[in-house]
Amino acid sequence: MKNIDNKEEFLFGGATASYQCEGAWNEDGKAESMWDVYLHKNNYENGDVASDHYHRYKEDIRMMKEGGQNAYRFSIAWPRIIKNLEGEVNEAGIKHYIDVLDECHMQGIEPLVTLYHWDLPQYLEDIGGWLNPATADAFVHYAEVCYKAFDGKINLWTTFNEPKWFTHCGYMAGNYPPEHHNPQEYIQCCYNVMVAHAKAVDLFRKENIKGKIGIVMSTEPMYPIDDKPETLQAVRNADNYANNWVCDPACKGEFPKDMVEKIRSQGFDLSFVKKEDLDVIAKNRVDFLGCNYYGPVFVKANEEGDTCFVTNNSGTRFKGKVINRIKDWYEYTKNPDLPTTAWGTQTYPKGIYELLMNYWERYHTPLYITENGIGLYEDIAPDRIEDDQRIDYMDSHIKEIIHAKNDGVDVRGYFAWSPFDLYSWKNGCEKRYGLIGIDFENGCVRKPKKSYYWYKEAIEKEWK
Ligand code: BGP
Repeated sequence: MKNIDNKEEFLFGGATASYQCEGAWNEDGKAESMWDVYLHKNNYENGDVASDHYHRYKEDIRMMKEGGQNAYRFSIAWPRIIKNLEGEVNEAGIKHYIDVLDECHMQGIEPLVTLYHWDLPQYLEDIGGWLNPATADAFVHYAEVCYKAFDGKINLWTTFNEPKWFTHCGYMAGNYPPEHHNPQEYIQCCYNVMVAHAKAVDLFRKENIKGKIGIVMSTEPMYPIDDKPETLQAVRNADNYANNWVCDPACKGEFPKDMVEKIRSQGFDLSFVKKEDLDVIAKNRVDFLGCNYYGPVFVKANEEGDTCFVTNNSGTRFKGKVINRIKDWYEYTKNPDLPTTAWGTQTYPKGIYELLMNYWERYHTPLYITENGIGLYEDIAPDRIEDDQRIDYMDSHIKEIIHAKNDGVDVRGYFAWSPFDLYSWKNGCEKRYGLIGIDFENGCVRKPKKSYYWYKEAIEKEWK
C-alpha cells in the first residue's frame, strides 16, 4: 500500500511564496506590496529580508535537487513584474524569474508557479484593492505579461493561492491588510477574485499558452462535532464559506446555489454580479486543483453569539481563545481527541485521505497537495536539528496520500510547506516550517534539518 504505482509522474517537492521568502523588498525596480506597507506602518516583524531567497535561489534550488526533490512550487511577486497602475513592465523582475525557472530546469526541478500569493501591489490597494473590479482587470494584464514572458518554461500554472484566506483575513477577521470587518465587502472581493481567476484562465487558453492551469485552495475538510441535523447544516454552511465558493466555480463553473440563496436571503447586495462574468466562470474550468492541507475543522451550529473571529498569531504566548463563528452560519470547535500544535492547529493525517477522496469524487479533476507541513518553535543552534515531530507529521500524511492514490484518486504531487524556513504571515519567523533551518539572525545561513535527509531517503527508497 505504501508504494506508488506510477512514480515517474509523481512530484515530490516543497512550496514557498514570494513575500515569505524572497526579501529584497525594494530591489531591482520592485514596487511596494500591500504587505510591505502594512507591516512597516505598524512596525510588525516583516519580510524585508525573509530567507533572502531572491539572492540565494540557486543554492536553495540546488539543495532541493540534492534533497531528492523533483519539483518546486513558488509564486511570482506581482509588484516585481508590473511597476504601476499604468501597467508598465519591469524587465528586471521578468529577468529574475527567468533565471529562477532556468535554474529549476537545469537542476531537473519541475516548477509549479502561482501568480498571486497575497502580495498585492500597494498602488492597487490604494484604489480599493480586491474590492475594486479594476484590480481584477489589472490581474489579467499581469497574468498576460507572465504568460508571454515565461511561456514554455512552466508546465503547471496556478492563478491564486487560497482565495479564502486573504479575503477572509483582510475583510472579515481583519488580521491581514487592509484589516476590514465587513461581510458585504468580503462578498464583493470573493466575487472579484473568482472573476479575475476565470478571466485569466480564459486568456491562458485563448493565447494557447503551453501547459496546464489551475488554482490552489486552502482545503479545510469540515467534520460535524455530532450528528444533529442543525450541526450537519452548519457543516454545509462552513464548507460553503471556506471551500465551495472557490472550488465549485473553479471546477464546475458555478457558485454553490444554496450559498447564493442564503446570502441573498440575509439581505446582502448582489447587484455587482454580471451575467458576462458568470459566463466566463462557466466556460473556464481548471485543468487541476491544488489543495493545501494542514488540519481538519470541527463544526457546530452557531446557537448564540455574533460573528466573531479571534486568531492565534503568537503561538503559546497567545492567552485568548481562538474563535471562528458566523452568526446563523456555523461555529468552529475543537475535537478533544486530536493533538493540537503550539499554534492551535489540530492534526489528523486521515483528513488528507478523506479530502482527496471527497474532492476527486466531487470534481474528477487532477489534484496536487500543494502545501502540507507543521509550524513549530525550533532551536536551530545545534549542528543537527532533530525535528522528529515534522518527520512523523509528513510521513503519516504522505502515507495517506499514497493510500488515496492507490484507491483511485488522480493525485499527482506533494509539496511540503516548506523546503526551508521562511516568514509566516503575522507570526514572524519563529513559526518554522522548513526542512532546512535558516539562521535569520546570522546571514541566513542554511542548515538542513533531520527531516530534509529523511525526505530525501523516503523519496528515493521508501516511495518507489
Ligand atoms: C497557507 C499559506 C501559506 C503559509 C501557510 C502556513 O495558508 O498559503 O502562505 O503561510 O498557510 O500558515 P501560517 O504561516 O499562518 O502558519
